[in-house]
Amino acid sequence: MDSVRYDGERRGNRVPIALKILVAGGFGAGKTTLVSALSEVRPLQTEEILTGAGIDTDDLSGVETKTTTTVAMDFGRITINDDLQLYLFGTPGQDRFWFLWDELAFGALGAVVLADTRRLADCFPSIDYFERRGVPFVVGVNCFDDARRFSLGQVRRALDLDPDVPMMLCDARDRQSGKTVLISLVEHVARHRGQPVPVA
Ligand SMILES: Nc1nc2c(ncn2[C@@H]2O[C@H](COP(=O)(O)OP(=O)(O)OP(=O)(O)O)[C@@H](O)[C@H]2O)c(=O)[nH]1
Ligand SMILES: [Mg+2]
Repeated sequence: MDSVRYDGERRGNRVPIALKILVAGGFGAGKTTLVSALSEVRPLQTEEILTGAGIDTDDLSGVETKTTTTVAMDFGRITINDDLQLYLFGTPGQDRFWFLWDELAFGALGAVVLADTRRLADCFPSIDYFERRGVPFVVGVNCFDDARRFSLGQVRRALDLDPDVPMMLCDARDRQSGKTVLISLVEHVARHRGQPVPVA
C-alpha cells in the first residue's frame, strides 16, 4: 500500500494502486445506492425485482418503496488520488446470497458496513463476518430521512463495536459523504497495517 506501480521503466507512467473494498450491510441499507453515488464509471448492478415470492423473507419495513434487490453484487470504481483507486464491490443484502460472500470478499483490503438505525441488527452478520476474518472495516450509519436520530455513541454501544473501529454518519446518496467514509476506511486500514496513510 505504500508504493506506486510503474507502467514499465521505459515510459515511467505511474499506475495507481487499485484496492478492493467491500460495501456490506443488511437488506436495503443503501449499499447499491452508495456504490452508484461513488462510482466514476457506470456501475455494474445486478438488481432484480422484488416479487411476492419473497414476501416472507424480505422485510421491507422502512424501505417500503424499494422495488429491487441485489442478487449478486454491485461494482464501481473511484479514484481517490493520483496513486490510489478503489474498486468497490457491493454485497447482496439477503441471507440467501451468503454463499457468494467468500468469493466477493477474496482479496478485499477492507470493508464499509452500512447500518440503518431502523433495522440495526441487520448489519450484525456483516460485522461478525469481517471481525472473524480480521478484515478491517468502518461503519457508516446511513441516515434515512424518517429514521430516529441516535448518537454515534449509542449506535456504537448497540453494535458492541471495538473502540478502534471508525464510525460515522453518512448519506449513501451523496458522493462526498461516501468518499469521506472511504477515506476513513483507507486510513483505518493503513493504521491497522502500521503503514503510512496513502490519502493526501
Ligand atoms: N432517504 C434515503 N434513502 C436512501 C438512502 N440510501 C438508500 N436509500 C433508498 O433506500 C432504498 C434501498 O437502497 P439500496 O441501495 O437498494 O439498498 P441495498 O442495501 O443495496 O439493498 P439490497 O441490495 O436489496 O440489500 C432505495 O430506495 C434507496 O433510494 C439514504 O441515505 N437516504
Ligand atoms: Mg443492493
